[in-house]
Amino acid sequence: FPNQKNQCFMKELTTLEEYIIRAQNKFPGATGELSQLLRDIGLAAKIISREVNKAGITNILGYEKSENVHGESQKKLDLFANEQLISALSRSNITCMVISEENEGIVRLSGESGKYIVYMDPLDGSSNIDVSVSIGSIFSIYMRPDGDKALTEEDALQTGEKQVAAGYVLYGSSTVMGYTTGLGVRLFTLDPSIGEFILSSEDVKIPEYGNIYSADEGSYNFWELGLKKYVKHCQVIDPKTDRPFKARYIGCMAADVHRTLLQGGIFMYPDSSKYPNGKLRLMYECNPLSFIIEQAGGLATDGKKRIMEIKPSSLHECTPIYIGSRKNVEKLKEFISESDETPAG
Ligand code: AHM
Ligand code: MG
Repeated sequence: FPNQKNQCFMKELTTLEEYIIRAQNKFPGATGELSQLLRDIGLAAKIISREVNKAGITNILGYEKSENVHGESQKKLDLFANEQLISALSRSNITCMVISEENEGIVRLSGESGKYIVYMDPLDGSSNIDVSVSIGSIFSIYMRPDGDKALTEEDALQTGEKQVAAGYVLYGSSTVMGYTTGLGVRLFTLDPSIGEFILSSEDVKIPEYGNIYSADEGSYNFWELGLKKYVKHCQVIDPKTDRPFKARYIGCMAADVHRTLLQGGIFMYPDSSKYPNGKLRLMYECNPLSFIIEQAGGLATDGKKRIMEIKPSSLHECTPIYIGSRKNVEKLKEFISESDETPAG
């Protein structure tokens, strides 16, 4: 940076590492372990981002032979992302177990001495890989309930309210990492030229109302009546309420929720006659992104209940989800509660 102007600019940059250390220093009793964990995830995200960007020009594309726990074909990049995140979390003895979309059971780490439990979807929206459309990683962090006793699956089945941190990485036109530790939402953008995540927003707030709805509308005929009516409501011409809304659906929850966070509106993956419990996973898709959206001032519900209050009964369970701007989600809930019809076939 030869000129003065650029030197000033450098002074204003805050990297993810610096930010996390500064935030930790505000809490004198903090051990630094959660900070280290977030930095480890940031490191894995940079490696995954590099590989995602190369995906079109290397042979990493294509289906791996194995299937994941949901019977879906796993692609090589899914496996790569899973390995990178698990390897990053193994670096420091902070994480005792990982629950991943790509592993059926719990993955025990560091001789089980760590105090955090991490859930993750290492590569969300993987059907987008082959067409170079946005994909993401999602993570959710809990405290291990009792440091001394032997770990069981039960220890991992905590409600979303107990999350101590959560976040996502979006591999889009730029790579963005967002996280919360319950004190607001921070966003960082990866500058690939220096290999650092740079702070882009320290306290993101979601608009309280937005004119975008996001759902797989091709499944309309599988939906229940209340949801059908709500979507028709979004399409009514009424300039006073900014309708008709725009429809946007990327097919990657991390990307759709990131857009919703910044521009407002609502993202929906409902229950239906095709997916009676919805398709998205409570523990590593819905809870972490609900924590982010709530911290930004929005809402996340399964139609009746707050997502983060759902008591999980299994590691990979699904839930319907409606998430986004407060006023949009409240309106959706009105439509759902007015209709007690069962899903149409
Ligand atoms: P994945 O994590 O296995 O890639 O799938 C989850 C994704 C969500 O990110 C996205 O919202 C949804 O599945 C898309 O599903 P559909 O193809 O039914 O619209
Ligand atoms: Mg996913």
